[in-house]
Amino acid sequence: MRKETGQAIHLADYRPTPFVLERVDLTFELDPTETKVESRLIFHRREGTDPEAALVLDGDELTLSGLLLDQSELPPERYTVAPDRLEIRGLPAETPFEITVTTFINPSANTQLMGLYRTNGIYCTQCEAEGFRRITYFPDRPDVLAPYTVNIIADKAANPLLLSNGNFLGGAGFGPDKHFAAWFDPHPKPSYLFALVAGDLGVVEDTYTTLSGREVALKIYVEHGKEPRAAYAMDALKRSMQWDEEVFGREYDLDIFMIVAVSDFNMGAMENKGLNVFNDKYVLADPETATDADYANIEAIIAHEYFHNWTGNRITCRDWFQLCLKEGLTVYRDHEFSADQRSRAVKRIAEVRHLKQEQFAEDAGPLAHPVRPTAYREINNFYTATVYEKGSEVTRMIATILGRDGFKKGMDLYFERHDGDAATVEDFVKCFEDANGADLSQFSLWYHQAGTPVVTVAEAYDAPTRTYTLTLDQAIPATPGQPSKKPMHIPLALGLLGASGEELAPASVSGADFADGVLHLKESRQVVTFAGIGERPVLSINRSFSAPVNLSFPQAEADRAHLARHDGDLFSRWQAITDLALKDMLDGVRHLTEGRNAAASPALIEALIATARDGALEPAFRAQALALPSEADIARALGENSDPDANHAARRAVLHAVAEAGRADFEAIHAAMGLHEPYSPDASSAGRRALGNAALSYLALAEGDPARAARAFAEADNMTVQFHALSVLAHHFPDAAETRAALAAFEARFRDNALVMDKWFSVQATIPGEATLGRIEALMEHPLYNARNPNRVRSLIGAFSFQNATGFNRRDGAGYRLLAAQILDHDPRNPQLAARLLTAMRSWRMLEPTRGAEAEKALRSIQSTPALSRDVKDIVDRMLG
Ligand code: 0A1
Ligand code: ZN
Repeated sequence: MRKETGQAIHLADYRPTPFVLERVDLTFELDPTETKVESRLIFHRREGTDPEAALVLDGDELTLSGLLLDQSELPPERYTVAPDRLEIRGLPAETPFEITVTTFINPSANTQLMGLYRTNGIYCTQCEAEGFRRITYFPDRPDVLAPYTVNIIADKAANPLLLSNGNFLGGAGFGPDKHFAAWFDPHPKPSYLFALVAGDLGVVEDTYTTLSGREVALKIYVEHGKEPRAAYAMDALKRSMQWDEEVFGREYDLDIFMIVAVSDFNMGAMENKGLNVFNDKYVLADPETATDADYANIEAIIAHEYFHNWTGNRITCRDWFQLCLKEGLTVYRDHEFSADQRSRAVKRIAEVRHLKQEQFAEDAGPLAHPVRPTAYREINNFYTATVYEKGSEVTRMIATILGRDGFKKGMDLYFERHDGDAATVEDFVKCFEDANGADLSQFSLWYHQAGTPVVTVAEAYDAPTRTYTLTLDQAIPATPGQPSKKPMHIPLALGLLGASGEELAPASVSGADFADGVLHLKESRQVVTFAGIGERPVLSINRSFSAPVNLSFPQAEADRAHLARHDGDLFSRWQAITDLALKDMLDGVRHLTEGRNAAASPALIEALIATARDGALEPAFRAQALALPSEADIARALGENSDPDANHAARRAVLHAVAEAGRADFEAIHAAMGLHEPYSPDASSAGRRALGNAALSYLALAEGDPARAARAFAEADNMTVQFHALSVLAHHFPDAAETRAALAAFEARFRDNALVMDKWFSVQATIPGEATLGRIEALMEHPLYNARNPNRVRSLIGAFSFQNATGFNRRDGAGYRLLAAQILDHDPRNPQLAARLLTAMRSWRMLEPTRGAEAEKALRSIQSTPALSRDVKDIVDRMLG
């Protein structure tokens, strides 16, 4: 049975439970189709609550087979049972009591991948957000915390490994063919952090000695034979553990830390206490099969899940409205970790690209919601870029406003004051206020107001008085349910550059607080005067992307070029180049619709080529500059009436002009960038490969010939270079014999490696142009296509819908119809996957009218389908709302 369309749940309705859970004791008798779960729960009635209140336990698709109160059977008139709920009445008012619930579940039939399910013969759980209720009747909400004892009984030959949270208590044989293991997690936790894994897996082992000298056993479990591919994940784990001690003063708190990699998983990974479960895509890597981006993702996600041990597990969320409390903060922590392990500026550029692509797009469309929402119909739909990425940006702004030390003081107080709590966003913010004597009430609007603020910048320089004046306006667009907004506290890092690139220091600043290079914009309009500025300065604003805002600032081309060359803030140099390019691309879109040609401005070409060849700049940075804005960036900048074919053509024309002008440089770069060096995944080697790969892309455009990419493909000895060459072939020369040969060779070589084959599906799904739809249909018939494996579905259908603007947004609407059919196909099996795929259409209202009408038709066809899951129904209703 599927969850039905539900009523909205409101933050304002939050009430603590009438019963306090003291202890949980679970016994699993694992069986592929009939697993028995016996749950013993000790409760007492919360002081001051109604002595008549019933105990209500959540369930989902459960069959009850036994119910005891203090070991005696409960008479039927004392309880009501339904698949989604168990209500027990007449419970003791004063004394603790024990409820024993027995349920049977079928892990093999669990295609939703929530609760206990089977993947490749392994038993595995996923309980966040509301999966535990699919295992047993339980108060399945994050503010109910208890220590857990878990006993697992299973067939010994098939399941030599029996794992759960906490520390291992012991194990023994159990009858002729079975064995059992017992685990105890002393740290009170909510049910969403519960995990159980059983099966037969290989292991990579190591140890870590914590700051206070405790030895922790580290184990990463993977399919047999894949152990060598977990070495990098182990290294990343140890670095994460050390970093959290050094930077946040946080030590690990159990005797063992385990990671299990599985190939069927709806998300990236899950931070279950002491037993993280990962999508194997974020664990397994070796040079031959993983790209530099894969390595960077593994490092970031291993860190993210590990950091949750404090921000999420030790301090959890009071309710799901507070999701950003753990997610935004933990993303901020993993970003800082990666910045410390790699190049800070390059990492920041990559973060901002991702933020804009995902979160700004979400914030500008019908799915926009605040970082801390106040209502939801399906919580699974709130694991969003807004909660995660904007949540991280909000944390980053607190650090910018309070400074490094002030931020640390607030974090220390948060850990001290709330360890063991299920906390709220207000609790979090209060720690920063109390630790610093600060007032963050206006700042807190960032949690509550959706929409990306637009800051309009106007500047004036008055030579006689040596004053430079900035007029800053802020406006926050209307979003669903929030027609008007209050002005926010926007911290804008800025600098004024002189003619030779030096920073000009103002004698005084009036009209806004300005300290340590950060201007604090708090009103809807502020006129800020910088005195003692002896020459007309060039403004560098929102350095390092100090605030997640859109700037409306038609800065002169010459000023952008000046910043591109001289800004002391590397991020802003990248931003200046990007601004030059975006302007050219937007002009190009206009010119193409007027029947004129699109081109690149000399200013862009000069700035870009100078950057590309500047040996003083790190290669990874040069590669980021060469990447230029995406088609999605163009669409967002247009805001409405977007024609993906025109965006694609304009972008391509700009890239082409750069490629022609820089051909000789790109040849030199491609030859020099060590594409044949022995592979090492470190950031600087990866940067050289990224630059070499970027050069290859431009050369393909300039030469109009697949030969060079085909050679690069054939000669590559690592996946980063090989896959990039394959992408260049597929995307620029889809019909060339070289491309067909390369795709076939790649398939032949890697057909047994699912993660690599995901890349093979994706690269074809993202070939621009309307012919790709036919390829998608053919690839869905490929023997290796598997509609039950989320990674494979995302690699084909997800890549097509999210990353192929021209192919997916075909004018005739066939792309939308294909996605709609896919959503209806997946929904009954895996509603989370279906709902997530549907968000590919979140920007449909920005499309030009013909495509917009086709998109709407497809959405309405989904909406009018009977028996949609709550997940899909919620998204489609909001999308059309
Ligand atoms: N808390 C995890 C994300 C996550 C959420 C829901 C899931 O259910 C399928 C799985 C994972 C994280 O932030 O990493
Ligand atoms: Zn997380």
